[in-house]
Amino acid sequence: MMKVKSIRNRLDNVKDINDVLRLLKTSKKILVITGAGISTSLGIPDFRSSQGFYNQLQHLGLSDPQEVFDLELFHTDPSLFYSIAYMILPPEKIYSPLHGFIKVLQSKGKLLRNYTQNIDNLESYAGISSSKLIQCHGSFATATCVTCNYQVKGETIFEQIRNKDIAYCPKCTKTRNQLLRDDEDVYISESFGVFKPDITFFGEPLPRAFHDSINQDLADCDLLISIGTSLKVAPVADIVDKVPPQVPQILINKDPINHCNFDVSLLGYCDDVASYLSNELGPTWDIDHEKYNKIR
Ligand code: CNA
Repeated sequence: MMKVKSIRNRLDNVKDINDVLRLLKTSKKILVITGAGISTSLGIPDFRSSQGFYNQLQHLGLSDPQEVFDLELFHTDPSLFYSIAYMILPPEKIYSPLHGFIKVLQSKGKLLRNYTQNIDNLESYAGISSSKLIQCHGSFATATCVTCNYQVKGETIFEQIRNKDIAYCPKCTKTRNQLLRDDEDVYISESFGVFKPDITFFGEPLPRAFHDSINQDLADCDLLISIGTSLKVAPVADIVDKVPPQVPQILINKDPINHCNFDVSLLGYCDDVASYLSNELGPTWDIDHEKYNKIR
């Protein structure tokens, strides 16, 4: 089920679902912003929904649940992050019909770029090319030792994350043992030799790729689609305000986003909305996914 809303009449010729279908057919440089909502159908909770990750953290008694992604706190006590990271660990080698829909845009040569705030790296399994993807908040694809910067593939530490154990860098473990052998009273900080998944914590800059491409993409895009994000985290949330005024803006989301100026809001589960659009647009838009609800 999907509700279509056009709350603010920003552009006279973009008001309803027919306009969305027309724009998808005619646009050539679509900028897609995505968030946690595109992966919830795979069992990964989003942050701010009632069933979301932040509500599931209430038992920790934090003043602000975002603290689990606070860089300073990670350096003081990495065990807090490692006690909850399993909850957002990406399942491997799966993706949602919505990821598949973005792949269709790419195959049709219409995808200018997908700016994802997601850290699950599921876009790669859907076949979205790295040149078309900006992982604005990094991802679990790699992890780096906070002491010596040794980088490993993310999956190397997935087992520790699943077991809620802190993942340590093997190189620094040797150094630590040597230090302790030399002086058993030596001070070694809690985060010495700890791997941190390469996701962007509060207090860290966004990856360079974001800053390298955003201005040009804003100038080039001819349609913006925001999907499965509450648009509450800057600077990604600011993208919608920076798109040139003549560029239509479409929202696909479970809940309305009232602080932004979308021309048309398609409200519902994004996999359903993507299936609906693909069905309406014809066979060349079919999504390569077992859960794609083809009704032709
Ligand atoms: P958010 O603030 O939790 O918002 C999610 C939005 O998605 C909400 O507006 C929901 O209404 C909507 N939503 C949820 N399920 C669906 C669905 N099936 N179909 C359509 N809409 C849906 O999360 P944001 O992404 O806006 O916040 C940015 C954070 C979330 C980033 O820093 C991410 O790293 C972080 N995050 C990522 C993941 C992931 O990688 N899968 C999971 C949880 C959080």
